Amino acid sequence: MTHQLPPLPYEKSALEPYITANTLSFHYEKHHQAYVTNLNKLLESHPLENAALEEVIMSSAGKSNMVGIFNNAAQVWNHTFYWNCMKPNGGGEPSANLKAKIEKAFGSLDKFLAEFKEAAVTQFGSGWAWLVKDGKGDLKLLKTGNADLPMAHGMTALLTCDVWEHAYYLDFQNRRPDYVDTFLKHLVNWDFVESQM
Ligand code: MN3
Repeated sequence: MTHQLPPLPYEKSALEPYITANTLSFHYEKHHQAYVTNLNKLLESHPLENAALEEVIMSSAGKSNMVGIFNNAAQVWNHTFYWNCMKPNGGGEPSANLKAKIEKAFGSLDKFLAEFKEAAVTQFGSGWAWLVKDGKGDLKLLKTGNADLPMAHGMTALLTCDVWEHAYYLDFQNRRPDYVDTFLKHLVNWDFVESQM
């Protein structure tokens, strides 16, 4: 199987003015594409050459001789998931059902938003902030470095924000907190988050 760059779920200008078409062009066509291209090269004549993406990720996680394969495979998955976590005119409030689950886990929607932002801002260096469902079905926050992702830790991803500088530098420069605020207020696709539960 050759891994493919999945289509973006919206036009490259659809998230303006919050995330510009310029950022999405570089992020999707250069960064995401590079992970796909590198993964396909690394899997040429490899035993996992015909495996599905999630199998490649789970088979390479934590293996010191498969770091390159894991990093590229996980980044392919992470970016596809991240695109789906956003939509034009996103943000606002989740459905009553999802809101109740968030309130049960975090006390209130505002507390959840503040804690998610804190996780995203305090992830040192490159990585990802996540809302996840753990093995017991409880909602939790997680931050991961570089390409690392919830499935490698037995958790289900529900929402992610890419906090690698390439995700925000052209639009926000060093202001990661402003990018995360904008992501939460204007871009989150709560219907997608709910669909992952
Ligand atoms: Mn990225």
